[in-house]
Amino acid sequence: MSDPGSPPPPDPASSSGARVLSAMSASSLDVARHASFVKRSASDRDTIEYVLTEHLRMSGVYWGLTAMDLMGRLDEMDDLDDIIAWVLRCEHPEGGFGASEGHDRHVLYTLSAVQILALCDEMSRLRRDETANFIASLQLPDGSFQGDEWGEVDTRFTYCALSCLKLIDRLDAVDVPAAARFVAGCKNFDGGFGCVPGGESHAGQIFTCVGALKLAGALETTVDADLLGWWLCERQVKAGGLNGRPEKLPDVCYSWWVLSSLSLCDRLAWIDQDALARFILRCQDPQKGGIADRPDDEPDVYHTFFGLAGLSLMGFPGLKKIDPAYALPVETIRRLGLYSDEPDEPSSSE
Ligand code: GRG
Ligand code: ZN
Repeated sequence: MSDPGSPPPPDPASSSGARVLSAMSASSLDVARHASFVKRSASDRDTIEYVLTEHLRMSGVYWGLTAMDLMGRLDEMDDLDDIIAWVLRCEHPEGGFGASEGHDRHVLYTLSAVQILALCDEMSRLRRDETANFIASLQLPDGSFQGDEWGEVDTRFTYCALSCLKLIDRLDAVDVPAAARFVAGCKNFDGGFGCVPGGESHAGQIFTCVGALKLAGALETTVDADLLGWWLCERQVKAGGLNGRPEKLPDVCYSWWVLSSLSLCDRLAWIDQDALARFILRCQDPQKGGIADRPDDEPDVYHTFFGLAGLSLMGFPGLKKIDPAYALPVETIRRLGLYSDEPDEPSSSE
């Protein structure tokens, strides 16, 4: 274990990661095959994978459509009108969305639904007041958020709530300083964050906490960027991929959870981007298309999206840029008038 007290100086080779990556051929990313894979995953409805993912369908649609857009191929989805109509059928009469038609509403699928509407420039179809009211109903007196009416609390739900409210310009509906204080209470001695106070640091939860703090305007006052940056860059293993916590296997999806957090902390240059890009490229399925969690595993839409999202954060040629806080293309975020690359707004957490 390295000394966390002395973070690595930016390595000139990796701090110019974009330069190294631009030398990497765009053709090493099989965009055409990945687009076919995503389209097939959406249209082949009699597969076991399709049936088994009904409980998270809304997020699956968000991953697939955003992957297509990052590759510049959203226009190949010829049933976008049907998809938007389906999203709206998943809306609860009192606001909030479920993962599929007739499912209970949940903050996670509400965020995915709003992200889909934002990506497809269909925000005018959203009932903003009802959406904001649903999210506000989930905040508890300690600032935390439950995911639905049944009560589980997790920093994932804080992120979903704040991201959703920012996208619909209704952050005023909740107590933002209290939300930021709850997240700050989930910070650990190692600089990372867990799902509740005292919970183990995990890269996925770190994204939700760093993202939530960024959206709350409390990132710089809460996070020790050197300590957290050190923990995050230690997630890179010899094979070039990233794991989610010490002693675990690398997995393509951490290319997003870790890199987005490093990016928000302005420490993206602390990992070897060239090695990570090569790891992600090795996880492509050369026959079916799509990206798997690890080389030679089965591809799926989740790892395809998060692999592309990681490559996008590193400036991989041929991909649109993704926003590290909103997990949506930068051009979508700009269209909404939101800019997460700006410094914190004056301490809304105080
Ligand atoms: C809009 C991008 C976006 C996110 C919405 C749901 C959510 C907010 C964030 C999820 C963050 C999270 C907890 C990600 C981790 C997912 C994951 C790979 C979990 C696996 O955990 P383990 O313990 O795996 O099974 P390890 O890799 O630790 O062995
Ligand atoms: Zn994974």
